[in-house]
Amino acid sequence: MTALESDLREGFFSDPPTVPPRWFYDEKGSLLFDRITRLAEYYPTRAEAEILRSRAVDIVGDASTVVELGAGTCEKTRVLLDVFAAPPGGGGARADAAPLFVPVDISTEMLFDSARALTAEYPGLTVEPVVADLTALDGPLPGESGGRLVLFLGGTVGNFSEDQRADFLAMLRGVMDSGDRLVLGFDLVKDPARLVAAYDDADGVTAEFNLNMLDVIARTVECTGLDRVDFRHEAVWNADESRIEMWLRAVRDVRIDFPTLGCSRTLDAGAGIRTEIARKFEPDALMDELAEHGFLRGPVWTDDAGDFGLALVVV
Ligand code: AVI
Repeated sequence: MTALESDLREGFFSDPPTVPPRWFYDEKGSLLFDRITRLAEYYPTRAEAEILRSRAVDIVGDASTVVELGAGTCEKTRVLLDVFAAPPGGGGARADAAPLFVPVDISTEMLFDSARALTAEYPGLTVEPVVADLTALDGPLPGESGGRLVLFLGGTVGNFSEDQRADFLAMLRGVMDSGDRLVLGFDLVKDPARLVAAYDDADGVTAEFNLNMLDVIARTVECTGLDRVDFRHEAVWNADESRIEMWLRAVRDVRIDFPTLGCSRTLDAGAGIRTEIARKFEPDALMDELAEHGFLRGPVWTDDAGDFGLALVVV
């Protein structure tokens, strides 16, 4: 069974039907996500970049290894790597160090392209890319025990369910050593209207991003009934769960068949498929959760507008 088939088997036939957000990111979906990060309504990327810029030296501290989980193009990390770069180009606060940078991502091509670019751009930097599912790391991470700075940015921690987040933090704790630090980017609870707008922008880029998942599924697995004209994008604030939810709502009754899975289901008009959750946090609650997994509290920084947070915790 393929990865998508097993995800469908696990989520599509439950109530409500769900498909994990990893199926957003084919080539078109990745480009759409890149556009999302530049939308007026989508503040998290800009807010996080502001914090990284203003706190770069504090974040890097005396780290000898920087591990970035879900590194992608490594774009956000450059401002931290600049701390190691010699002047006049870089910040230079740690220009004497010879750091190791370990970008971790599931997408091999993007990872190696970024690694090559960084190696050329940062002469003193050793780049050791790791192709891996960031939720299933095993063994100690590369680099010097106690000198690692692990980054998990972008607010992706919010895309996990409560159970997935607990599993993820337990796994991370297991691959980190005493003295290693974790910097976690997370979105903050705020006015629901702003949150909904961030996930349902006026130009319809997020709607297209969501609907594109139907094309990805229809192309990857044999199926009938998942036609994008029969669905519409919806983003809603679920106050009880403190999260935005993205749904694909059927606009008419649809019957969906997966012959290779031997399964089908009917969605009545108005019924939805949940494609993503994006949990928004209160800093103290998140810090308590981190503490339960053995991460000791450090500073929590926010951008000036107080929209987004970066938590630094220590093992
Ligand atoms: C990747 N992740 C942090 C984004 C978010 O904000 O939850 C994914 C996203 N979905 C719609 N817009 C952005």
